Amino acid sequence: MKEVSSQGGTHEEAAGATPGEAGPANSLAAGVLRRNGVKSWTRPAPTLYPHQWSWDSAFIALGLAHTDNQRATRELESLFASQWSTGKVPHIVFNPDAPPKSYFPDAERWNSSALSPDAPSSPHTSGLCQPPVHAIAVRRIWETSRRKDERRVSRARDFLRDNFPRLLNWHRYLATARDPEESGLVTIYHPWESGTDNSPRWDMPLEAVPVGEVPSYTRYDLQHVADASHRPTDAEYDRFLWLLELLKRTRYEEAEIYESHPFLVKDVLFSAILVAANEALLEIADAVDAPDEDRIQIEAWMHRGRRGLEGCWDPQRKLCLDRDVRTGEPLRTRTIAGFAPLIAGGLEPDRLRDLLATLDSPAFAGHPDLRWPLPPSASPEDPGFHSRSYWRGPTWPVANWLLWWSLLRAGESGRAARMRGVTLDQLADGGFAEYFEPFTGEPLGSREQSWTAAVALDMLAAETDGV
Ligand code: 2M8
Repeated sequence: MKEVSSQGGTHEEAAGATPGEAGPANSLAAGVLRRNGVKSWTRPAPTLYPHQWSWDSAFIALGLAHTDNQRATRELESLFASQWSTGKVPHIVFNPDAPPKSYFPDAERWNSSALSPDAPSSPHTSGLCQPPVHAIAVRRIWETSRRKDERRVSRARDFLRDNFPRLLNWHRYLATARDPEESGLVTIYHPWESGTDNSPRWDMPLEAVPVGEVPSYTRYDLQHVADASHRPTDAEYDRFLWLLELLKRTRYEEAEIYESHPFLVKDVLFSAILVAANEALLEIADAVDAPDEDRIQIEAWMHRGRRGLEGCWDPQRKLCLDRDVRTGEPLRTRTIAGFAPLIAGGLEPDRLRDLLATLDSPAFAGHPDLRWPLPPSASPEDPGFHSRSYWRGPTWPVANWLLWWSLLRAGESGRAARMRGVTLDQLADGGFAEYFEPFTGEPLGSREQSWTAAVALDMLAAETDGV
């Protein structure tokens, strides 16, 4: 493959893996993770995201598993050290050493340790969570360590033993507090929990939320990107912050949130990642000789999750749809989240065929004007599509990774190889950006995004392993 380079941008995050820098692609990717490293964990990006983010850390550990297994384990351990007593893994763990006024909402605004007895007192965390990629990363650490000497295998086994109960608690929290209906689908309280923050997926349920008085605030994110159009709008931010105020009023108390919160949505992508993570957790359970009752429980969650997703299938769009808990209505949008059943796995041949047809269609990777044949985060055919705005259309390497990995698990090795090849070509052309304009290939957002480098490392390792 070509050397991965980075186009010069106009803002401070354009520095880093420059075209002049020598070395193969994986040393450039490893360099991004090294530069973004802070003590035992890694910032998602040098200035835009100065704290530890939950699912970013999981992807980062997945990439680090190929270059520095110990650092990969420390990445997850430092995140899980802030797990709430409910089992929730917070979506942000605040870095006390981050420069002042570098990210908003900050620890003070969340105020979680003062409001909730379930939150850790230090370091401070947000009160939300993000998709549970963690067990998938732990399994990767296990897989990569097994090719090493006996000492490393036993160190990895200890890591698995220590972390199995934490992962199990995390998944149990999601299967219970976030799914009191036992539907197999996870309820999110805020678009930030989905990780696809301002996706058109959330337009309808957000419109139904009357925005009240939000205490005044200043956004710092806009100073770290070349153009404000790359980020959510001010109106979207007001809604995000209003939802946060409402969550604070409940003191982050799950039952009360479920009673009163105006944004409660069954997120199919989150739910599918939980199914795939349960599949990984089952293998971890085997490696640590976990009790049978744990294994039975994990399998039951997996089956329930797949059934729940099947119930969200939209035969007309040939995609899976999120559901608004408050209205019971499906959210009729066309986004990459619709491929959730592919990520959950265990598909009947007909369902797999339909999903692949949608993926290849002009609504996604088959659109004739794409710079690279990769699925945009929202379909260009969706009324909410925007080619430059965050999760509303740009191509995200981390989403490509999820689909690539799912294609492999589905036995679609030819397609997986093509998606991997094109993703790596895109990075070779545009660097380790956070996301890309789908028609021009222009790198957008942060230019040294850790999870982009991490998924590149995992894909590059697959080349060595002959995938
Ligand atoms: C983005 O989300 C944060 C809020 O959590 C933001 O926009 O400020 C999303 O892309 C999210 O998925 C990601 O985890 C985070 C850090 O990369 O940035």
